[in-house]
Amino acid sequence: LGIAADLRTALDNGALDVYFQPKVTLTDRHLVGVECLARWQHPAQGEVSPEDFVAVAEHTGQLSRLTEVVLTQGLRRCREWADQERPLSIAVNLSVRTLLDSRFPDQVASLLEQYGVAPAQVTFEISEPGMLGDIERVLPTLYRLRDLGVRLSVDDFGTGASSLSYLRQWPVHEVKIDDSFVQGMATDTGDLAIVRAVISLAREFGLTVVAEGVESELTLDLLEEMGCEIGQGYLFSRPLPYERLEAWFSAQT
Ligand code: G
Ligand code: G
Ligand code: MN
Ligand code: NA
Repeated sequence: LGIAADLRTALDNGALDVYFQPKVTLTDRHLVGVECLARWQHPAQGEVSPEDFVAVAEHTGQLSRLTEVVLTQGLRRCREWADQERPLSIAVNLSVRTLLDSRFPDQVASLLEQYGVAPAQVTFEISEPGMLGDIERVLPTLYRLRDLGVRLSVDDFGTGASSLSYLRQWPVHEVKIDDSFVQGMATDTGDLAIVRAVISLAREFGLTVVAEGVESELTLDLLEEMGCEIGQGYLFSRPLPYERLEAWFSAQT
């Protein structure tokens, strides 16, 4: 298909962009890291949603290259920030299919070495619903990644209908509360209850909690009251290209 060939060309030519969305501490809006998000401007069709081109990559054998492009761009910036004494972490989204690739942890190890980035500066986000579907097969890769020293985050948490007890069994460091609950919590008592429960459970298990999709001051205040430490969302910043992220950062300090 045309789109698969176009994606290949974009990957070959470095035409795939990576945007960065700030993750901040809720108490003082201090920048702690960025989520790296793939963006593709198709020459004829305009912007293609990452959900669509990640699916194309998965079905046409291009997923490992796509993941490598996003990870290396993130590592490159992470290294620059470390050199500037700004120890920001990076987060990269992984498809479950990447976790089924037994070579992936070795690729990560060699890229970390190549870019001179400390493993603890890197978080991989894995969507909860995807992870649940294949947990037995992805666990070995999760353990190998954890043993490398990178951090693992359960993304879109709450949408997978997993038993909360799984959180204790998975080798993860962080949960990201899905934006649907975060956006609803200011007006919907059910969403509020879910957010409160996830925060308290995650804290009991010693996991970092990140709220995604923070769009209002009211939501920010509620999250802070409940003990959530880190947030991400349009209230702070949209995903930005590198130069605009740096401008945003300069304007904050
Ligand atoms: O950035 P945006 O909200 O448009 O992202 C839509 C979805 O695409 C999100 O679920 C996000 O996790 C996913 N996504 C963005 N970049 C990547 C990537 O590099 N790899 C994978 N697997 N998913 C990504
Ligand atoms: O599935 P994942 O959590 O990886 O999706 C990340 C995407 O969520 C980002 O690409 C971004 O486009 C989107 N996003 C980030 N912050 C907000 C927000 O405050 N509101 C909404 N509606 N979407 C957001
Ligand atoms: Mn994510
Ligand atoms: Na989400």
